[in-house]
Amino acid sequence: MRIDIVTIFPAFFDVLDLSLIGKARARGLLDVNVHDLRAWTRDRHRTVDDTPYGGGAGMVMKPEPWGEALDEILTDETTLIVPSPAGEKFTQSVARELSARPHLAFACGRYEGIDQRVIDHYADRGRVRLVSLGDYVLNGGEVAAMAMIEATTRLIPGVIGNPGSLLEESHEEGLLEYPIYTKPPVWRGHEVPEILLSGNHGAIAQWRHEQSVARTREQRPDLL
Ligand code: 6GU
Repeated sequence: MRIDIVTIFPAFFDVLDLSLIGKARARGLLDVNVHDLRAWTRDRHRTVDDTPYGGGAGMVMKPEPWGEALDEILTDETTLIVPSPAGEKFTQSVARELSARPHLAFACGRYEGIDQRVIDHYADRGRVRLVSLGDYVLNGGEVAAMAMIEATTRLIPGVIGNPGSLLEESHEEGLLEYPIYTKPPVWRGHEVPEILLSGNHGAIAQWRHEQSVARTREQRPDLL
């Protein structure tokens, strides 16, 4: 998979060299390219924002640099993702869909957002998705893009060493994950649930499922 990221803060994405994503890049499974939006400005001050038509607080990202950047980066194969608190909610199912795409481009806005005409222009030309992490506001799209990239790329075959670990985790079955334990059997007086030491795999699977349901009812009744 190829990923292009356009941002005025390329350094946010330095951490993509680390961990599983860094390994996947080194192994050729992922080709990640981070671009500075200001490279596509033409004025001496490399201006990317201006005041909003109609008035109001804050600044809006100008359309021209975005147009020049995206014209250069997008192909017929690209899904353009615009992180925005006004978008559809990013879920495990969106991550699954994105993980099957050959090319993702992230347009990371700052300030109050990007001039709507940029989104409309590329929506006319194929796949554009406005995507939100949830119902709260971040200062820009960078942290959201990072979360979406991590959730998406770990689903690409070969990126995670043990694919079995993908199946049992939270949200894959519509439930939260059950609690997990490792050694020692007693820590500060807290014991590991006895059933996990029983060796009875059928009973353990049933206990884990019950724990998942109970936890989901407690923490996220909206999922049931
Ligand atoms: Cl995708 N962007 C911003 N700026 N804030 C958010 C978000 C995205 N998702 C949740 N809050």
